[in-house]
Amino acid sequence: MIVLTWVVRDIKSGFPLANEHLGLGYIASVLRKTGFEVAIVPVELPSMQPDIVHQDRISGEERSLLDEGAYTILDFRPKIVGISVPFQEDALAGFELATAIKKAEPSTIVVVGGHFVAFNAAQVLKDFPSVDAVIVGEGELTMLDLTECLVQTGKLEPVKGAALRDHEFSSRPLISRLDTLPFPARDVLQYLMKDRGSEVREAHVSGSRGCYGGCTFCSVRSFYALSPGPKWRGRTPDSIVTEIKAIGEQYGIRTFCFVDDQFIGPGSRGVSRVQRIVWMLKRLGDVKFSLSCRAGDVEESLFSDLKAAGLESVFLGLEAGVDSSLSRLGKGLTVEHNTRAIDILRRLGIRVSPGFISITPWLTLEELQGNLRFLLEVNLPGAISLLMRRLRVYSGTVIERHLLADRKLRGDYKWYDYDVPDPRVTEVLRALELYSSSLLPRWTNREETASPLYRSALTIRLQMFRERIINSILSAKTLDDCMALCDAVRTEVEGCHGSVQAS
Ligand code: B12
Ligand code: SF4
Repeated sequence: MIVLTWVVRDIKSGFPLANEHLGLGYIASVLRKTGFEVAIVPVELPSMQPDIVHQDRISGEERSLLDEGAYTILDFRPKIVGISVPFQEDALAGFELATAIKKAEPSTIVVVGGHFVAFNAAQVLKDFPSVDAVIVGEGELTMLDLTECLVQTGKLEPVKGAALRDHEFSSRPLISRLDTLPFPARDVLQYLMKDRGSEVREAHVSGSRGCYGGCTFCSVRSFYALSPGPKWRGRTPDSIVTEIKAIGEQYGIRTFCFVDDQFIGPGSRGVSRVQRIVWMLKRLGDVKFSLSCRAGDVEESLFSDLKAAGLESVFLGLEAGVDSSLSRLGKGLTVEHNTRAIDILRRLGIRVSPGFISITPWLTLEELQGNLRFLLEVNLPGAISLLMRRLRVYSGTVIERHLLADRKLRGDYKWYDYDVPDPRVTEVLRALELYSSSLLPRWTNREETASPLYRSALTIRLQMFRERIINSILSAKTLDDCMALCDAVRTEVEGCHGSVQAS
């Protein structure tokens, strides 16, 4: 028996098991096809608390939940446990789970895989003795080889794509034709439906792997570059639509989220492939979906066709509202591309879900102002919270290399932090933190806002206040201006509560 697991959190809604893990679904289906018994057993933890995760420690409550999770996994009496550790944010929880499993049953072979660990195989093997192997790159065939090897020899032997302690590592090429993989096991979708019944309306689908963009902050490109093969691979439209049809028939689900990093393949062949998907989805009918793509790939006629096939929302990695930042992020696109893409999607009635990285280790006040101006111009909801989004430095990225070379990072491969060198930006950020962490939560506190009079007075006050902050940021030039803004916000936060409560 093989158990595949990962630590599930949902930082947004707090729903348990909020999303499928297609990576484990694919590994399970490949192993099952060969005759192995596999269970997918998620371990649930409460929502992520940024301060705890960032300080690189696990709370007592989380540790006992991980211990409980380990016992649930061991109830299956697995020979191998495969733990997915894709997110740098939450890597420690995955390693703690490995430790708990190994402590309770030392003979279990613990294998970890996923984006984050793939970049740090040697270091993970050194730092976490409970981990026996780290899978570098795609896991389906490597896990199959490891398992077969274990069954035949009774021990872990080196196979391509698996990093083992005291053995040479050799990489495994990327799977050249994704259509050769069986459809992913849908165990998690089944748990979700059991748990939440008809609330579950969406299934994940992976139509392609990789990206041909060169963004310096992104680990996707580097992850697939760990293994020889093309930067982007797509499944055939036929295979994708057949899977969608089968999910519809089996689970009654009609809404799909394409988890592809870059839904539109490269060049004109990429566009014709999407047109074929559109044609097939239209024939299937009654399907809704969302996808991610680069702003430069949003073309009116293609997206109008996608809309007609059921496209409802697009995750667009806009990242910044000034060209200097876009260039340092290696986006290969300009603010004009971003604005144009948003305009087209809006005109077509397709929802835009923006990716934005405002705060970086090089940000100047002028760039921050440029980001704010852009967000206001394109009128995306939540401008202030987007303005506060901070670049997370992920292992394996180009930006990690540059910042390490410039000695700009604190921490280690598990979690990095950095300072923003422009003191004016630091002051503005302090003001924004104060605004969003002190005023907004108090406003949403039900007890305080129970009275309708209080609520409407505070709403008006908040709107005026927000506008004042925005105007002050946009007009600030010197450090004194920014410090004055911070003081004004502090005074306003206190004054606002006082005066509204009095009214
Ligand atoms: C869908 C998705 C999600 C979904 C579901 C995630 C999931 N459980 O799969 C949701 C919405 C929950 C999500 C959330 C987040 N995500 Co996300 N997500 C993705 C996305 C777009 C696709 C994942 C996917 O399905 N891939 C397709 C499958 C087939 O591939 P795979 O998952 O990589 O699995 C393969 C291999 O990695 C390997 N493998 C993986 N695990 C294991 C385990 C074993 C044992 C083995 C042998 C092999 C193995 O084998 C698999 C099969 O080949 C990826 C980008 C990407 N390209 O993967 C980002 C990505 C993983 N997410 C990312 C991030 C940052 C996040 C968030 C932190 C974002 C945020 N700030 O809110 C949160 C974290 C939430 C949390 N801690 O719970 C980053 C991780 C970066 C990093 N290095 O840390 C990625 C790489 C996106 C990016 N461009 O930066 N995400
Ligand atoms: S376009 Fe998206 S997936 Fe591709 S490299 Fe840039 S951020 Fe990563």
